Amino acid sequence: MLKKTRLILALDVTDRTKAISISKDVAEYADAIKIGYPLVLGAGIGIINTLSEFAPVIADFKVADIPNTNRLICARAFEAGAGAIIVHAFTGRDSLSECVKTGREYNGDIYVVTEMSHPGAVDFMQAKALELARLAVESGASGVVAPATRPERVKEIRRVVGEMTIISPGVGVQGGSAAEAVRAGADYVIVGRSIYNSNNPAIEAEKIAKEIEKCR
Ligand code: NUP
Repeated sequence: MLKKTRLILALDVTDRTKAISISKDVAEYADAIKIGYPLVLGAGIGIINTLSEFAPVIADFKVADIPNTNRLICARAFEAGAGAIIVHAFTGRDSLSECVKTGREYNGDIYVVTEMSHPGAVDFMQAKALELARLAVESGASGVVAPATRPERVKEIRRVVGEMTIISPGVGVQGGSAAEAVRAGADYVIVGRSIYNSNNPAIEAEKIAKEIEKCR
């Protein structure tokens, strides 16, 4: 992923035509487009390849299974054109390693969830987040996902992962700020609803990209 704007568009619309039109408009301001189950289940796996024309696609499948199933899922996603996949690490070292190994085979990136951005992440995930981050480093993943809603946690996770890439969701509707996430150590911020639900997604994306630019 090229560090151009440091903004990743999270595209959780479920309609193919809408997804294409927003991607076309916003691509100029985004380094990648992150899609997940809402769009893939709504539009089919072929949407990954279609959107790759506009920007590299991150498949946010939060893969969390036994090693063999993880390998099968990651291989299908990379074959469909994904440049990167988001996976869970709480399933353990062997499951995560299989994702990383599959990523290497396809020349794709694997991003590992640490502490999620929603309030419920403090119930179970927060206590293990730094260990999950450490496991991401040890497994040779490309980067981690850390919560823009808790910049202080991004800072702590940064201390654990060193130079590794941090991508950070939770900006806008979830309450986080792009500028604060970047100042706390995020390399990229992930923004969905604030962009795709706005009247003018391109203008909104440009605004956030400029906000990020100012923090560099
Ligand atoms: O911890 C996480 N929080 C989060 O919001 C990990 C994620 N992958 N996400 C995803 O980021 C979430 O599924 C959605 O696609 C995007 C945030 O979207 P929004 O809150 O900006 O609309």
